Amino acid sequence: MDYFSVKMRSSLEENHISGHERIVKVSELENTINELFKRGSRKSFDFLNIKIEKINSPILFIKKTLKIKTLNFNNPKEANNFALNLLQKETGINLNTLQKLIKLIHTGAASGKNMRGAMIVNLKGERLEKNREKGIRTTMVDYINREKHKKKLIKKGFTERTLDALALSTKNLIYPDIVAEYCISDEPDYLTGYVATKKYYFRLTPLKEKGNLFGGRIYFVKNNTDIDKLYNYLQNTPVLIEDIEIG
Ligand code: PML
Repeated sequence: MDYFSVKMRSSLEENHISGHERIVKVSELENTINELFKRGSRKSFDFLNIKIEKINSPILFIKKTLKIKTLNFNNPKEANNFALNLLQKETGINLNTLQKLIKLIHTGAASGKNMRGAMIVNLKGERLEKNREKGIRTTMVDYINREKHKKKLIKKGFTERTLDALALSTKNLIYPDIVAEYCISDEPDYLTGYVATKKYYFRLTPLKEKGNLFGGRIYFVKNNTDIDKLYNYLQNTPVLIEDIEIG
C-alpha cells in the first residue's frame, strides 16, 4: 500500500508559528491536508507550506507505543527530582550534570532561546548534536488510525499533545542507541512533561513552572552511537504505530 508524508509549517515574519506532520494513505490525503491547514491557520501567519511526498523507503510498523504512566507532584521541583533520579538510574550520568542539562532546557538551551530540535547527550554527559542551536528533530512518525487513538486518549483525560509526544518518543526509544528522553513543552501553560525509558512514558505533572516560555527535549544515547546513522533514523525512517498502551 502507498503511504504519503504530509508536512505543514507556518510562520509570521519568519518566526515559526505552527508545524505538524502526518503519514497517511492516499485515501486520507484530502482530509489530512484540510486538517493541517486548519491547524496551521489557527494563529496569524504570512507563510504556510504543506508538503506532500510519497514514501519510498520501507515503513517500520510498531505494534504498541511505550506504556503510559501518569504521576502527579506538588510542584515542578518535586517532579524534576523524580525525573533526575530516574534519568540517573537509566543513564548512569551524575545528578549534577543531569541537573545542569535540564536547567538549560528550562532556561533556553540555544543561547537563551529554545532549541528547534532536541539535544543529544551521551552517557558521559557530553552533548553530541551537530548544531547546538538547531538540535535534532524526530520526524516521519504517525499512528495507523490516528483518529481512533486520539479519541481514546482524550476520553481518558490525555491531550493531543500526549498523542504526538507518545508517538515521537516511541520512535526514539525503539532505536537501540537511545536510552532515555526528557521533555517539557515550549507552550507556557502546558505543564505536563515526560521522561521516556525503554518501556515507559512517564507523564510528570507539573514538570515546568507556569508561564515559562522555554521547552525542549534531551535524547540520552549510548557512548558509541554513530551520530550520522542516528540522524538518518530520526529524520528519515518512516514509523507507523498500531496501538497505544496505557499502563
Ligand atoms: C503529555 O501530555 O503527555 C506531555 C506532552 C509533552 C508535549 C511536548 C510538546 O509540546 O511538544
